[in-house]
Amino acid sequence: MDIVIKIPDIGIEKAEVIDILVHVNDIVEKEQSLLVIEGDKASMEIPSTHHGKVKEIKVKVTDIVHQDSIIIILETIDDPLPELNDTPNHTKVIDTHDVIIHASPLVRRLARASNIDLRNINGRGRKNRILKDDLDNYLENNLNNNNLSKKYDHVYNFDFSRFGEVEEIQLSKIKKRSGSLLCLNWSTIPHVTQFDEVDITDLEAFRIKYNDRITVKEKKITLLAFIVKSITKGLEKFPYLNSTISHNQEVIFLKKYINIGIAVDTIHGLLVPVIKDVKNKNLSDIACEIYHISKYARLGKLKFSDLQGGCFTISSLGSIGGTAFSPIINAAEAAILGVSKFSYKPIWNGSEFIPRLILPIALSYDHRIIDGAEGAKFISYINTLLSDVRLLLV
Ligand code: CAO
Repeated sequence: MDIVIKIPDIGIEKAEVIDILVHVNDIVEKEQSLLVIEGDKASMEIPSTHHGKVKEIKVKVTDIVHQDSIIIILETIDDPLPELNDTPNHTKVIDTHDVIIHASPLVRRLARASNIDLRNINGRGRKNRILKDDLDNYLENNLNNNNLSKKYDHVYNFDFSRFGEVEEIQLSKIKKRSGSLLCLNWSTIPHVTQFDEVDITDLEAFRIKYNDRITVKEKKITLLAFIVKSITKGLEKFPYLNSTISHNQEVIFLKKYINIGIAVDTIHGLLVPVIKDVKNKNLSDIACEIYHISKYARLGKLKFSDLQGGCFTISSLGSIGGTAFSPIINAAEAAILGVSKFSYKPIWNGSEFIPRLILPIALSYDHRIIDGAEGAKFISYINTLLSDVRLLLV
């Protein structure tokens, strides 16, 4: 069905279209910004009223619009995302943190003139408004970075075929997008990674015994489901691990809901679908949901909503291997848990060494929000819960 999107009541007689944020055939979410208009004193983003595909754009930059001007014709869709390879705008798939940008017309104009995407700038004004100073700082740093990358051009733009055969592979859109997000997360969040080892001998014995009676694969309880459940309890006890720090680093937003992202490796790159409202789900529900979302992620059939709203991410490489790794926090979350491969280790019980099944885990947290003591208490609490899963019941 076609939906006509019009300029809503904007409180002024007319405004100029200064930026169009979508293209024909883009899939847009309800509330996603479609274009930016600018009046005498302020500019504002016009959001989509529906989830759908952009069929026609009825305006162009510099057009003058007023209330009820038709701007976009949208074809509504309820289907899952198309196959990842075919999605023209699927770079948005992992962008779980779309934000409304507050900036004066002057700042917008200057940013446009310098070809700067305001979404990359941290606003230090009220409600994260981007000030002219913020833009100037960004330009200065960006200039430096450009100089820096130019300085190292010879390292990357090097003719490696001088030393042997080289094959050139184009990165997928998801890899490109997740690559730039990883750079942003890694370079802007002060990470600390705390490691621990959990004795899961009893957990695994219980899990295997329980699963013996279950015939349907997706109904079997997985180790990851126990980890999700223990993180849920941990976030209830340590609320700062379930928070976001504001752009200007003056406020922390504590979330009262708990949604857990699960890093899933797909042939197109890393995706992080989110299990919602885990407080109200049991182990079997969680295991079943992980089974389905990881399957959909690999088939490229996730919906936008499956990738949004995460509070904390778990990245499990346990079934693959490795003794430990430091996971990178998924902004704007406060922490992430990395899970490595379990193995039997000799553990001293006070009188002798006994074989116990040991699971290595690693918690990376944002040191602006969480100090070392709290990080250590959180991971120890997770350890206690997984070492004695009866505690998950109380
Ligand atoms: N150590 C050893 N074995 C483990 C394990 C661990 N920590 N966790 C799970 N396993 C075993 C399970 O016992 C199971 O074996 P069986 O089939 O014999 O019982 C097998 O591995 C598969 O386990 P599973 O079905 O429970 O899957 P999972 O929970 O391990 O993983 C998922 C699910 C989606 C997390 C995983 O498939 C995946 O994509 N992992 C990669 C995530 C990733 O790329 N992270 C990196 C992010 S940064 O680049």
